Amino acid sequence: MTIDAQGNGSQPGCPTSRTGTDNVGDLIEWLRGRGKVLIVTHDNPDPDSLASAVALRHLILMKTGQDAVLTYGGVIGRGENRKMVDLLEIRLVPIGSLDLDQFAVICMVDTQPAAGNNSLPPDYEVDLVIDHHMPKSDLSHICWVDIREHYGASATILYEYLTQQEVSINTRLATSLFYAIKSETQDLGREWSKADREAYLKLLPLSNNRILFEVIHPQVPCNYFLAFNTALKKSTIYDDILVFNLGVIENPDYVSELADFLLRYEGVRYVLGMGHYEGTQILSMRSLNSDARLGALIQKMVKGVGTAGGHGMIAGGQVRNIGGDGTSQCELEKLLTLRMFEEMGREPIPGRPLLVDEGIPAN
Ligand SMILES: [Mn+2]
Repeated sequence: MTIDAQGNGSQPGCPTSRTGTDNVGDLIEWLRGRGKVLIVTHDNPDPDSLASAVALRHLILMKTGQDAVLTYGGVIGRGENRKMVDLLEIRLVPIGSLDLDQFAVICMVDTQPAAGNNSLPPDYEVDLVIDHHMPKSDLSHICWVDIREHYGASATILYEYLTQQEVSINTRLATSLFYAIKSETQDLGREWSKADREAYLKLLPLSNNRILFEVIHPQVPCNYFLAFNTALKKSTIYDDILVFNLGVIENPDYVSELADFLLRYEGVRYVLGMGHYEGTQILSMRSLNSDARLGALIQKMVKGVGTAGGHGMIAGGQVRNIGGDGTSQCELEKLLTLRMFEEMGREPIPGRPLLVDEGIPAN
């Protein structure tokens, strides 16, 4: 493959646009008749990754007649996400169940090669990347790269593709895209752009509000509440920073959900959460400061031990192949907390348990 003047990977006939909706028609032409298409979400896919995948499949199907296969690594953990997949009839398969050699085109949505949060083996070449996370590696050899870091959701990029191509958006797809933007930006309260707002407002009247309600309020199992209990007991406060460690968890999505929950604690402006799921330590960070640059911060914190990425106010990461025993967990918590102080340019200070001040023993 050669690289053309714009720095784009140029397989013969490769569309030459990056970061923009204008040349989506070229992309469609490039895809037409190329063969089987695979769309990869990030591991433990969230609504943004799921909706982006569904929208890309719909775009390709409507414009070329070719159906794509949606795949993911990890699990669909969060109750809301399970409901979304169920009620919006999102068809997707675990990546381990696929023969990846059958696909002529591989797309990634809401993730990218070298991000560390997807399960596509690195020896498979990716043709399309649509994402809103900071590039982790040189992507110049990839045919189509549309990364808009200033967008709140990847789903918004896909919404623009569909609109530009005048592809009709049915109720199910609209509900998926709307819920993706809603949940990712917390109803345009966090990390949102004008484009996200535009898509959100256009998609709301097209969405099914009964399904939305069911997705937002799923029934959840006992271990969900136990995770809240553990988080409260295992939270340490260092001035305006809260660190919690769930130990071994049954659902990797608990970490990000509890990070959002604990960020509401009065006086707290930063949260670092951890939980051990099937040999991987899942990390999540949140901040109320719009200039917190958490994506860059967490990458420095996990240097040499794991992978991470994110935006200004939300970030996540993973440390793979780590023991689930208490000692390994504690040591990693100590290391990450220390590095967090260091990278934030602060002196380490002793922490206090979250619950003790209320007169409740932390045990
Ligand atoms: Mn996203």
